[in-house]
Amino acid sequence: MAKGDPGAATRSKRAAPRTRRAAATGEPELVQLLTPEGERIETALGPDGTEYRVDFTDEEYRGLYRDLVLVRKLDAEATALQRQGELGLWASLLGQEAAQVGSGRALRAQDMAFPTYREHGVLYCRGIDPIMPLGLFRGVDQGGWDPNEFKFNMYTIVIGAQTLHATGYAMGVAMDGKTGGADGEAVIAYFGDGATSQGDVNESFVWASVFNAPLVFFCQNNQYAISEPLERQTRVPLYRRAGGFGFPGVRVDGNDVLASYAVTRHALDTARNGEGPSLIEAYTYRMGAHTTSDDPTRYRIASEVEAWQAKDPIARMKAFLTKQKIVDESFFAEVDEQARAESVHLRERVLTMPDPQPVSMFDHVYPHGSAELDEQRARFSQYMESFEGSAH
Ligand SMILES: Cc1ncc(C[n+]2csc(CCOP(=O)(O)OP(=O)(O)O)c2C)c(N)n1
Ligand SMILES: [Mg+2]
Repeated sequence: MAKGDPGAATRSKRAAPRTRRAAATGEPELVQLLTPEGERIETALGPDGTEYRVDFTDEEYRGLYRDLVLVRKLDAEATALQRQGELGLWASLLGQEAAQVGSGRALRAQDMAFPTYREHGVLYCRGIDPIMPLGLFRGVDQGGWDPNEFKFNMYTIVIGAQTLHATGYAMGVAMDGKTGGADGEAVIAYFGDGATSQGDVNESFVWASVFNAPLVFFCQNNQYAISEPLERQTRVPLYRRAGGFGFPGVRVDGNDVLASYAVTRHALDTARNGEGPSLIEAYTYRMGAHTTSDDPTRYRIASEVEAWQAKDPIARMKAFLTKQKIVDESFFAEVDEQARAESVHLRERVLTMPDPQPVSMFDHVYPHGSAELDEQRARFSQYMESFEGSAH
């Protein structure tokens, strides 16, 4: 590999007493800083010897817990709204909160994110009003947020396509000279385990590698692509694919918000320093259905879901906060109350979202319009006017 060793800056020759080598965590080669029982691991070593750790204040630990609970509650409210006919569809993130909050909070203000359709937790961390994706899934707008303002691109339903967009964007960042220092820009592309079988994702790996793009590929391996299990996508752990493309890969416990943060922050800083792309495989589990139009009982057994419930990302953070006495008794009730109030507010606002005027679909095709589009709009308006006064 032509570029420098991204682990060098944080590597130490002797491991600290409470350092855990990734391969010894029970899961193969998994970077973990918080066990399912809520025990803290001081440092964890990645497969290339990179040392991962976090150093949060108590206030920051509490903040991460709050994020996890809020994101889960808002997601549950969206699922309920779909069940009541208020959304056309919803893709729940249930079980993936830590991977999303950990990586989302690791982003610096200048970093750009390219999501799939499930990154509601990252969207929340970017400071976007959580109602925005509900407009998309209600079918009343295209999502609504400004990608440039929030540094969070629009949701992408076409599997893997956003990795190409992210690669092109990241190459542009490098060409603009915005990498090479601590205040440089980095880009993150989210995708799923199923997406790794797409040509787009593999082409992105090639381009990002040979152009040394400042890009973090963040794969949430939730074990399924709708009903297709992971073993139908790969014979090797996904993170190891990176080696064949010429950049580092690491598997992190995606149900551990601290490790997800540490690994993503390191990969982003490597990218912004001009040291090229990396692949993070966040090993997690989709605890709910693929979307509200899916019935997972058709293709997986209940005991598998139960085994993963024991690794719940929120439960382990709660156990940690309690054991370390970082919170007092009232904290959890206060967070639950905030989550309840915000979800009620979300529901109220969704129910009052107005239906769009059909002609508005021409509004955001081009930033400055076009003569052809103007003609299409005029013809469509005429067509709609032909119904005026009729019962239709
Ligand atoms: C190019 C393309 N092919 C097929 C689909 C249909 N489809 C929607 S979601 C999905 C599975 C994606 O699985 P994964 O990448 O693991 O992401 P997850 O939904 O599990 O987060 C498929 C095949 C699509 N949206 N786009
Ligand atoms: Mg998946």
